[in-house]
Amino acid sequence: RFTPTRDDQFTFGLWTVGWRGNDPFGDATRPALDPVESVHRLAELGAHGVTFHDDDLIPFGASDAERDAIVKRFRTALDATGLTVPMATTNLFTHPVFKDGGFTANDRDVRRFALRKTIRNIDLAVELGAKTYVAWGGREGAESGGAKDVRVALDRMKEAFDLLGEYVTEQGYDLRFAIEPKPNEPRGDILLPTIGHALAFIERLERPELVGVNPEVGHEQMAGLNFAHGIAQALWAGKLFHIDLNGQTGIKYDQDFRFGAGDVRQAFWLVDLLESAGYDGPRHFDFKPVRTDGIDGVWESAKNCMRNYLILKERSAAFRADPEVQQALRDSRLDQLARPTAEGLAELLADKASFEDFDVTAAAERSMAFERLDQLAMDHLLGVR
Ligand code: 3MF
Ligand code: MG
Ligand code: MG
Ligand code: MG
Repeated sequence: RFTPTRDDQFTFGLWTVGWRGNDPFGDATRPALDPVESVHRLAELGAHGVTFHDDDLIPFGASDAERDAIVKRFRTALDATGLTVPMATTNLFTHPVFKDGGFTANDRDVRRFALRKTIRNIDLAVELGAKTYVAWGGREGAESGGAKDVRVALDRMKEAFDLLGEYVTEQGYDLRFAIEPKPNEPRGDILLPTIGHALAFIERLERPELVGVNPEVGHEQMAGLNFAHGIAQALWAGKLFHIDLNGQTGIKYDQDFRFGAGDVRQAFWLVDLLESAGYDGPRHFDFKPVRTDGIDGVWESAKNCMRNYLILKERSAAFRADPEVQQALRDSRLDQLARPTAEGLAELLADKASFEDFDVTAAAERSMAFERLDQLAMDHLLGVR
């Protein structure tokens, strides 16, 4: 029970299980993990695929010969385990050259390098079968007002995605981009800080159809936002191309707990939404196994990201199937919300019951009965129903 299969489409970044525990105040607490070992261990745990930043797989500055050998060895591990690579991404934040960002660095040479680095890894991503290319604007941002002309930086950001869109189109690649919003950390403020900012930005691009979002649970919660609401709007816009699942407890640093840890109620509503909306993309975990733990904790937490998703999926299905819940949903008038408000403007204006004869007092007195509905959800979530 709660053991994943490949069909569950659980995927992990190489950088998640591979995180060595280095943080701003402390050195690494764990040894480096060989990506090939990660592939084998994740396959044994029931994962469907792995994802990577270029530098997670191929050390920054490696020669072409080293690069070829690493890719060949990685490919052999993928073939041996059947693991897929549904997504890849670029590291535009670790090397000091990216201290002021990649696509929006003030330094033009850095921007050109960032684009070439991205394009190079897009080729590899496609070679390995990826369908989604994630772009997290790690250091696209600023700490002080005069340091970045944000309107101009957004021009450069648009230019970058337009060039990348042109590249994949010219190459005939079947690849879409997913922008990952984050409000801050490592920069004081990061551009495209939330799902909403990213969705608005995408509509300004030359090829908006090629670009969606890759929201991360903790990133929206760092901004105090309701993650399930953000995901719902991304789904509504047809833009949920990918997702980063993890755990966070409120407005703090980016905690990256395993999925299900942190705000468990938001996690419940998230899984309920993804499953009922028929989201069919990867369930991708972007978490950091706590640095207090050894390698045992790495695999324990990776396993439990998937376990918690499956538990919540079962709890959500039980909630939806419960006849009392279905009645409670009607009592809270969710069925009415699903009905269009009018059959058109003329119908609305002609209907005296909608205004002239409307009993405001009676309508104001009708209880929405949300408390009963929410406790039913809690009972299901806590496993007492
Ligand atoms: C940082 C992140 C990133 C992105 C990754 C994929 C290092 O908070 O979440 O992980 O997910 O760069 O684009
Ligand atoms: Mg995070
Ligand atoms: Mg993150
Ligand atoms: Mg992420």
